[in-house]
Amino acid sequence: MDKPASRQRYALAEEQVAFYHQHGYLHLPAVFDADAVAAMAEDLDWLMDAWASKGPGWSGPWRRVYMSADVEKRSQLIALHDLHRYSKAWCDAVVHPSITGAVADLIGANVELHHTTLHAKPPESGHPFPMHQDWAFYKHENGRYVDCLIHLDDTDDRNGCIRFLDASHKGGAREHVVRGADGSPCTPHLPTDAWSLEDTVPVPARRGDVVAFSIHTIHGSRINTTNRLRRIVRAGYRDPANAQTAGQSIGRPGLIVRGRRPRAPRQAALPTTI
Ligand SMILES: O=C(O)CCC(=O)C(=O)O
Repeated sequence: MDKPASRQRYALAEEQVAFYHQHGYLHLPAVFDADAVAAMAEDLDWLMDAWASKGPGWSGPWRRVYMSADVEKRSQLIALHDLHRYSKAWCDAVVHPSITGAVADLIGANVELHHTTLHAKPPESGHPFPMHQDWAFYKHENGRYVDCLIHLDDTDDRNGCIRFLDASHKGGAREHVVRGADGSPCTPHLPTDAWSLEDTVPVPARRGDVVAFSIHTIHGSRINTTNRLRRIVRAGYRDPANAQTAGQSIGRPGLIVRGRRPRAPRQAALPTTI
């Protein structure tokens, strides 16, 4: 199992740590107060206007299983990677001691920020997410990697809250569908005939909450059927000793947000050219 060796606690109660290791996810209410969320939301609105992309979202055969032909044509996703490189409010958010302390309790005392990613679902037909593990997007050697969903809006199934397959992290990394029927590449997802959103647990959350989950936890979400935008920013944190083997931002050293970066025997210092 990927439990940290140390028993020291930074932000979580023992029961919360036990819940995460049992179920593969953990809901952390009110991590950010109203003032902090207001500053993050203000910068997020600016980021969506100035830098984010708006498009059809993830590709692949899953789309026609999750959406009718008509909805599938209209469904869109607003996305942006690495918000903390564009905004001080988001830089502050990803080093917040409650979030980094919680992650340290889950993976160990050294914590490295790997990435941040915005997923905003526009009103009425905002993009659903097929069942997948985030491991398929940024493969790492082991499970000491926690994704944290920072909520800017209240969520439930009507606007596409996150849904987890309970305890699915225990099965480790799984092969994903990466090509459509015609052989062309598509966004990684699990086969729709074997993995269903119907089997998952919804985790509704409030603005300011964080929902943490393992890189191996299988998850997805429904379409946004409401008349309001649904905004979530994912921050990915890892044990700096957990090497990345493929995918998003590979080779890019992240920020150490807790503890230190340990040095392997004869390891060179970090390059200055990435
Ligand atoms: O934003 C969502 O509804 C799902 C996001 C997701 O699947 C992810 O961040 O890996």
